[in-house]
Amino acid sequence: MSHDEFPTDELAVVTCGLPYANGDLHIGHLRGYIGADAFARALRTLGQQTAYVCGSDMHGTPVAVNAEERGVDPEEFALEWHEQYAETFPKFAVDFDNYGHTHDETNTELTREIVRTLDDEGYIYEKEIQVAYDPAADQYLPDRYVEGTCPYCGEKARGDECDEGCQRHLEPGEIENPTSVRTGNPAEYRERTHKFFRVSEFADYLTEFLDGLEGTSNARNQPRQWIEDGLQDWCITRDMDWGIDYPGTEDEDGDDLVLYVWVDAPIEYVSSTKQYSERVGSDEYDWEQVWKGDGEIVHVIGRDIIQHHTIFWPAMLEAADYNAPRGVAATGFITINGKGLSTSRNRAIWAKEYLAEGFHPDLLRYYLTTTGGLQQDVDFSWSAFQEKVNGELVGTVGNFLYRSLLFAYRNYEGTPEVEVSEEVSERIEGAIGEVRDSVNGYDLRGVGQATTRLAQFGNEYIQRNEPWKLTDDDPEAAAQVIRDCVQLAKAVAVLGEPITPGKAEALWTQLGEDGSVHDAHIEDALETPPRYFEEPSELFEKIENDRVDELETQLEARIEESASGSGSESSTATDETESDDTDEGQSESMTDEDDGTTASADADTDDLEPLLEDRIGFDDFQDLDIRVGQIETAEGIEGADDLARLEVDIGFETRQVVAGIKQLHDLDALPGTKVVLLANMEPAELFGVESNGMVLAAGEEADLLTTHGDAELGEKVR
Ligand code: B3M
Ligand code: ZN
Repeated sequence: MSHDEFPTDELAVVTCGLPYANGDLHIGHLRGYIGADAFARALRTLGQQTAYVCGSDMHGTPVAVNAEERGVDPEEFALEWHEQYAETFPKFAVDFDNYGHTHDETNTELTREIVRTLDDEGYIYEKEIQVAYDPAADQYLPDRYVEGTCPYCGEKARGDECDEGCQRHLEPGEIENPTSVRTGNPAEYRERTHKFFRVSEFADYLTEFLDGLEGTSNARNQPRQWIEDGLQDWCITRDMDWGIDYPGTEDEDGDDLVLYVWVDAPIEYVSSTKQYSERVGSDEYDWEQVWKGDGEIVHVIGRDIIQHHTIFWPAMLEAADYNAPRGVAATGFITINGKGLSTSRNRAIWAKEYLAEGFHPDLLRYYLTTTGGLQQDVDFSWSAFQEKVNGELVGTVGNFLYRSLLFAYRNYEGTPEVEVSEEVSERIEGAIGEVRDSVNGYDLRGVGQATTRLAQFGNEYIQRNEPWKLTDDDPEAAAQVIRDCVQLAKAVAVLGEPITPGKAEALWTQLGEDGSVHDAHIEDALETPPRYFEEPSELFEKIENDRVDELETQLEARIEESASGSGSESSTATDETESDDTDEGQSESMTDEDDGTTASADADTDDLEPLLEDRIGFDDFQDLDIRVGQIETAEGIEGADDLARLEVDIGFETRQVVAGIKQLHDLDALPGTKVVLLANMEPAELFGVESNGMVLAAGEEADLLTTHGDAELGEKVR
């Protein structure tokens, strides 16, 4: 990879975490696939040659357990879901260049080849370990076949992941109080020989890799902590039938062990790229140049699988002599009406449900990419969706486009024949710069906002210049204003394409443009639009209150129904969906840049919490004992995803404080930093650590408040 800004001269590949082929797709999945799709499109708009690939994850216990519950063969079960996914993604304009699956020949062969290389290079060894076994079912209990307690955080966990707590990967035998999901019996342990990959040898390599890694800060900071805590080698085989065989590992029945699903799953990123390359020809796109040469590899994933993508996977790539990822963007989760998305409780918006409601995919794409930064959790409610659609897409973007293009059509049959003004071309250049910077900052919200702000500028521009008053008295001035507006509309199409590709294409057609906006280059935003176009139509439609009330009621009813136990056969909840309550969601962090125009002011505050109406007296403020302090030590709290333990010197004494900044800051760099601390906060205990005060911070990256002059430690903030 290069470390040059996008676009570079190398080929790029964007991937997204593979969906387990085991149940219906929902909004949590869609956030990731839409986010990665938008990122790939944005890279192409910048001129970067990019492939967007993915595939279904067919193996492992997530598929085997669900197939068994249905009484069907895992291969048949997984293939059925795979086909459904392949059909569903394009309906959300998620256009993979290749969508394969982990059980196909390409991936099976490539996995074997890579594992053989790891073995040949001495990175694999055998060890006897204790594995969980259910005597009643006469079955070994890998991964999701066993449940128990996480040894790190004490939460309920699955055999290989602490899905409800600290989200760590768990090695076989690590889970406490193991119970078989087959029979509910306590698991026994039996001794078995398994294969291990020497991940621990890669600590130095991975430390350096993380220093150069782009993407979201959680994907860098979280693994740094794990490396510091000491890396364990990784068990890469399992006692089960479903998966890719590890040749030469026959047990007493002559069955081979299979590879752990997390070995062959990321290899599908390579296999899928290879399939794409084979289809279009290596002159057009050479997968080896990407994966074995200097390509730009970007993984978009959910934040629950950071460890797999920033520890296990880059170690495997390095050991097998493949290229390293350039960026890992790990998205936050989706919540529904403020509560965790839960497939088992039917608290989810299902892909097929959204489509059945007849909403255009671009509305959801826009909502999911621009509501929060990629790392942030994003809440979905039908009313928030309505507000965003009606406010930004209908009220700002649609309104600007329709009023200006209609005026242009009626008065000039299209684009007036004058040059675009300097003011407007500079404003478009500004938006182009914003998009470029946002892509380079893995900031999808920034990409979306740049376009909306441009339309907002357009609205203000047309309002300020009132061309309808000029047509008679000053026709030249009127033509100039409208010429500028048509240019802005064209820029909205080009810059808006990554987030709202369908609407951008419709706009492109309305403008009378040839070809497709999907092939447009960012600089085309400044190219002259065609002279003539037809009467435009409105691109976005308002969502009415009644509709939203209906949708909210419908959602509440089905959550209640499934809570009362009668909903498992409802139209959207399927009993084959995985039963995790914290499914992945996705999208990246923002550097909310002001574009220097008045148009940006409103768009910025739209994202902020509204100011409180209730005022407080000075005495109330005095009750807050806020002090200047200095961080002395900072370390991650074992088992807690986000929390760090800080020792803060506040002059009189040193306070121990727990702060949710573990993933957002390089903890090693914090000692010496001056901070502002609320000292008379009630003490609280988090993950067994007492927190005696609160460090103040703002923004999604937890920007720590500080002082800039001579305020001494312990000084009161007033
Ligand atoms: N199939 C789904 C998940 O854990 C898993 C991703 C594989 S990515 C290589 O989110
Ligand atoms: Zn845990």
